[in-house]
Amino acid sequence: MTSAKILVPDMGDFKDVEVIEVLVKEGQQVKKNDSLITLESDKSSVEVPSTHEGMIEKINIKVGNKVNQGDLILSLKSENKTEEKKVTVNKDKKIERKVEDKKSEEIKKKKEIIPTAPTSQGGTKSASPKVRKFARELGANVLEISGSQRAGRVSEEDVKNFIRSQVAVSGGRVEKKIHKEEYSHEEFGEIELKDIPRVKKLSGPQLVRSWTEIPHVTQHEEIDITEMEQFRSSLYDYYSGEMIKVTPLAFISKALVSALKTFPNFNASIDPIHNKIIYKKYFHLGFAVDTPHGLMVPKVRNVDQMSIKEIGEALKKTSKLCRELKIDKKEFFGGSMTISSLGGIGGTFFTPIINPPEVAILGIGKSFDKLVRLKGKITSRKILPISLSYDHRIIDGAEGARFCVYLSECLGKDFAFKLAV
Ligand code: CAO
Repeated sequence: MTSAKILVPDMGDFKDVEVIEVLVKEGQQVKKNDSLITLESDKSSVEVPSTHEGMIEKINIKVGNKVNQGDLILSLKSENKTEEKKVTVNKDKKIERKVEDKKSEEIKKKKEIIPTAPTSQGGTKSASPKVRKFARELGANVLEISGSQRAGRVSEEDVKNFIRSQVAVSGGRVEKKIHKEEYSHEEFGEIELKDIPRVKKLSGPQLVRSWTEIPHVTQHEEIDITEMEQFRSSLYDYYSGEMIKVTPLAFISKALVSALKTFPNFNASIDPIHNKIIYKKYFHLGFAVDTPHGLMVPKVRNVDQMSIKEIGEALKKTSKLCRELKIDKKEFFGGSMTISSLGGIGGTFFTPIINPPEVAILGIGKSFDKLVRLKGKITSRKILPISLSYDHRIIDGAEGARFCVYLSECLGKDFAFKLAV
């Protein structure tokens, strides 16, 4: 048993190429030519195959790393001693390949997939080399396809569905659905062309899929949060006497978890393969985070086990990781329901788009003062505007309305009793 090191191969003129996918795990057994990682440059993506067979000991890179030829990808325990000699690196980190490795080089070349592009929110796309090849042959980009398999992995069936969704049959002819403007934009004045930012490219197809495939209903509600706001702004640390700053979002998260426990249909996903409903017993909330790179939706795990202060801290930490692009890909998956809060920015009601495979999303607007009649008197109250979008296949209107009423109670004057349980 010997230890073998797998290095980034010669990538021609490409430098600082981004790792967009790690396809293997430590402890996994791999065969020669199994794909290990996917690298993506401005022009293409390429899967790097293993040059050895063996068990992966340690993976030295992660998604988001920029790599160059000769960088260490991983080390594995190999039983085949002769394999060990096939790839070596000289002082200049140039990879010398022996004749036997020509075959792996050819396979690597075959695996080139062209243009970079969208995937699910903030994540990257995983698919077997066979599926990638199939997509490529049909002129599709696997990164644009929503995967129905575990962790969003793309299957051959997903590729077929994607192709079907992209074309329209007219008069027996298959046409790609691309709308062409009658006049080009520059005919009306000066314009500037820019690339669509990467994160927006990633989220775009996911949003289209959600908007076109899920029958959305959005219910709006005004919640009276006067008492909750008075309480929130009076929070201070018992020992230091310092004010504790928690945004309304932490309270809303707590209320949402309570609502999810009461209405399990909202903490669910559709299993399209077996035509069943998956009920989740965990409470991992997704939060739409506005970053300079675009919108990201990381999950905060086990919110039901956190105090309001802990939720506030987790939110700060997670949004910071997103803004610094340090968040792990897996943190964009496995959510119960998402909150999209525009409360810190402004505006009241809007139509949040469900983040599949979730079945509902809660939109939060900025709270405002409103004069209302209370016990015969006109009085000023603090109102929180919410917009709840849900998948009408799973949740009906009455349940949507009950969910909103429940949230109102959790954040209303008896919030302390409701959220304490
Ligand atoms: N009403 C009134 N004020 C609110 C509020 C609300 N509903 N929600 C937050 N605020 C206040 C906060 O109390 C804070 O006030 P102070 O500066 O006085 O403390 C201020 O607004 C800023 O809050 P924040 O936005 O920094 O913090 P948050 O916990 O509310 O939100 C996060 C965190 C990560 C969700 C937020 O920073 C963000 O990225 N929001 C944008 C989400 C988004 O883009 N959604 C749209 C998705 S669809 O395109």
